[in-house]
Amino acid sequence: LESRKTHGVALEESRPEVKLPPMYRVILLNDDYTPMDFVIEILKLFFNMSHDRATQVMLHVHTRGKGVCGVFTFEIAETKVVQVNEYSRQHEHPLKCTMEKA
Ligand code: TYC
Repeated sequence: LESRKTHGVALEESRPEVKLPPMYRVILLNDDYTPMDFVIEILKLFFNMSHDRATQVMLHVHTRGKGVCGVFTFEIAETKVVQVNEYSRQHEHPLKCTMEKA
């Protein structure tokens, strides 16, 4: 709705900015080599999931090929992706995480 939009400021009523930030899904990808327990550990460590929720999400990724770990603003999503990929590489697992606009 643009009905209140003007180019002047004099005598105008202010309006609070209410726009929400764009959101990004953090996606975990399946592979043939990363141990299931390591994926569960990742989901608990970086996405604050319970053991039961982490197990559900891991099994979804294992059977469907990919799955959503969470939905975040750009900076948070990017940080999660880097943390997961660095942690996996440090532990010599090929597990990959990516992000996509929600
Ligand atoms: N497919 C892996 C296995 O059979 C388990 C796995 C699940 C790997 C989820 C990655 O994102 C993943 N050991």
